Amino acid sequence: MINDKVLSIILGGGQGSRLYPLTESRSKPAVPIAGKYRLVDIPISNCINSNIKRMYVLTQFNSASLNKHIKNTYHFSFFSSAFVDVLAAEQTIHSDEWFQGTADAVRQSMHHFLQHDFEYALILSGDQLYQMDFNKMIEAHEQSGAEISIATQPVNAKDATSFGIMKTDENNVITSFIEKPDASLLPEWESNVSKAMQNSGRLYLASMGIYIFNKDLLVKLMKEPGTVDFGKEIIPNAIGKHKTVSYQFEGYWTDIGNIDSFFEANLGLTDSIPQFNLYDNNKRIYTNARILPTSKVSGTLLDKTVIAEGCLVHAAKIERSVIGIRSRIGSESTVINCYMMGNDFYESLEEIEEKKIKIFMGIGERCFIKNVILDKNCRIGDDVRINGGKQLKDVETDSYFVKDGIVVVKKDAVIPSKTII
Ligand code: ADQ
Ligand code: ADP
Repeated sequence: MINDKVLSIILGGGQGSRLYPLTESRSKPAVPIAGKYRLVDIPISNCINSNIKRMYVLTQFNSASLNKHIKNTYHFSFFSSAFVDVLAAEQTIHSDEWFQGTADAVRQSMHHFLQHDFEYALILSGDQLYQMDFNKMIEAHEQSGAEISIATQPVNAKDATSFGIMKTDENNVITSFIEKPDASLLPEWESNVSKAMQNSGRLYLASMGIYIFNKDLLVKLMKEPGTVDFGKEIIPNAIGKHKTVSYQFEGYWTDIGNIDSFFEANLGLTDSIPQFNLYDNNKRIYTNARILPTSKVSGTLLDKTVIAEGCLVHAAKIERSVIGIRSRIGSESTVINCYMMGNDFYESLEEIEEKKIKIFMGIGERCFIKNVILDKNCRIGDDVRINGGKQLKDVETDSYFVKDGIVVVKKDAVIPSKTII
């Protein structure tokens, strides 16, 4: 069954500078998460689980890995109207510019959307970790007679400055909205939240950047020139003019738009009871079915560790880490607090001999690797010590990047044996 009233528009990312260097050679939706998925699998899976099966992914630049992933993963029946299409910023007769912001991305792609029949546009962010049944939000939207609905969550003062914050009346109609308020303004922006939320200090009602627009209104707003962002212009301008309603979402939701939150969201999957539940029959997260062999582990003490398929692990110890597909870790190595994205392929013995490869993909022997993100296909030699942490200054080299104490080893990078970082 397909919900044919709704067309989904996934905002796949601007320049992706906050996730740099993971976005150096790929667009943001293609960034690998949780050892086997890509960022874009989250909003797409939420849509599929809500029976919304017509989706556009808007991205600033087309990357081979994004297109390949979507093509290999989302196969719908020939007889169905379901699709996932990537729209990259493109030059047309009307525009030769990149998407200037979220609303501009939607505006420039409007001619594609209007080829379909739909009543509601569901606009989603591409860099959030959550599981949500959008049908409940659509039902609430219809019942309230709103023209725009915004999914919301109460947040504390520390987080409030990173979000759009709003006030609502007793019917959840939004009466005022401010995008990312300065901390000094917060006392004026306490919202109508439940007692339980007040008691836990979550006094501010934040936009989750998830919107439902009635199609006719979206078409009208996109014709008005000069608006670039939903958060900065479209939403604040709509308040008071068009009925805009808050839909409070109770479940787990987190923004993974920067290296620190991306790292923590991934490592959070190793908790005894992770807030983001991948082990649920009804809220499945889809990804490329790669048909990989099982993982083989030998002589390793594993604690709070998630290991994807196809890995060959000989490490001494792995603690609080996510080990991605086809990873290889050599003997006597210790891996703590790491997100290792894994490898795109296996190197055959013939290949290793022919190309005279000295450092294999993955982590070598006797290494100590802590507080690190290892992007795909990197090669860490033997006796390497990478000890990430707040003592390290932010720095960038050809092969790695340090941000807030997290060391990100770049895709395809080679870290020679005995290196110390
Ligand atoms: P931000 O997340 O800071 O705030 P923004 O940077 O505009 O807003 O990103 C929203 C989504 O659109 C992200 O997934 C981003 O990758 C994507 N995006 C950004 N620029 C794009 C472009 N040019 N083309 C395609 N996609 C693009 C927004 C709202 C806040 C709200 C938070 C919740 O503005 O009000 O609180 O989301 O996370
Ligand atoms: P993913 O696991 O990231 O979804 P796939 O498993 O579908 O991607 O494919 C991995 C990629 O690695 C493919 O693009 C494949 O062409 C590429 N690849 C396979 N073998 C090699 C090789 N020996 N050298 C370089 N790239 C390779």
